[in-house]
Amino acid sequence: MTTKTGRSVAEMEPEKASQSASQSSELLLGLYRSMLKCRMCDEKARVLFKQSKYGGNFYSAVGQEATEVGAAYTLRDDDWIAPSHRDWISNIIKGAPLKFCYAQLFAKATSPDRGRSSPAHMGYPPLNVITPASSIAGQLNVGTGVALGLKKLGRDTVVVAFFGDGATSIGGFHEALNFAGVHRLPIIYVCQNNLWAESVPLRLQTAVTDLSVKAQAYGFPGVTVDGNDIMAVYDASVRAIARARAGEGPTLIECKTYRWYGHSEIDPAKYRIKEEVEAWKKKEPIGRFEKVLVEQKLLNDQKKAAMAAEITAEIDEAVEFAEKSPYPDASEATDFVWA
Ligand SMILES: Cc1ncc(C[n+]2csc(CCOP(=O)(O)OP(=O)(O)O)c2C)c(N)n1
Ligand SMILES: [Mg+2]
Repeated sequence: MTTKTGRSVAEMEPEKASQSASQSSELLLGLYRSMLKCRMCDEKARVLFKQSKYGGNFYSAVGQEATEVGAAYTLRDDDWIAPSHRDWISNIIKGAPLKFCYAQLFAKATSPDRGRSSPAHMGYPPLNVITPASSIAGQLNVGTGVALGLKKLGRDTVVVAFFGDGATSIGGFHEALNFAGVHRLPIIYVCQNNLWAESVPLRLQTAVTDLSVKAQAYGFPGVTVDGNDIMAVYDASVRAIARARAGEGPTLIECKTYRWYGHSEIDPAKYRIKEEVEAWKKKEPIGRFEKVLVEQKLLNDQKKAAMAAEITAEIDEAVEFAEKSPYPDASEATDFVWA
């Protein structure tokens, strides 16, 4: 199995991986393009929601793209992702066709779950993206169970589980990490610490500064990285993935980042001050990485415009597919349901 970088992560020395990160222009541009695609798809999803093209709700990850792309970019097709409500874009990074991603938002019969669940619950079974749990931290327990199964099957496949700062206060988080530590499971816990859980600030969530210290209690490494620095997340993730594949057990990666918008599309986020939002927007991951690529002469305005045009065309085609798809027929409402 090869990764999107064309090499097996299992074969890469952690140090070499970070070296190659600074050397391979293909990798750097790939990471950039993936973040740009995620942002453009997410922003489109927000517009479509505001146009009442679909119901339910949408939880934007704009501002957090480096955490998602950095952690998931090198995953193989047979690796797993356990996403939370905010990680619709993780399906895109794993390679789910955009038309299915928008069909899922629209709850159409052509979506992977045949229009069964709300927009915050996209999984993509063909590429092992698990459907997010509605209960905060629930996907950590499911993802940990998958990691146990993979270990028992003797596979070198890994699970990346995403969650927020708020999830670290839930019992399920501690149970999952404890179990994974005891059984040295092949799982990487990626905490997207965006400082807020709905309207609850981090200081009312926990008395520690770095959430990565929580891994100490469960006997495996925890690292804190700048979650808006794509290379920092990428390097930490490559190391953690290699460790998990080698049977050395889990890692907790805390990515310090920020969501630009409210908790969901119906939250005006009046609990945050303008200055905080503006300060974080200045540190946002895509513009920051763009500067590096421009300095290295890998990117210019022309190339960027061509990339954006390509992605826009892909999105337009996908949205058209979703809009034209039928809703599931009422007669199949009780099909594919457990009881
Ligand atoms: C057990 C449980 N409690 C409350 C909720 C409602 N809820 C959904 S998302 C959320 C905040 C989660 O915050 P965090 O874990 O920091 O993730 P973020 O939304 O910031 O990405 C809450 C309270 C829920 N879904 N499940
Ligand atoms: Mg949060």
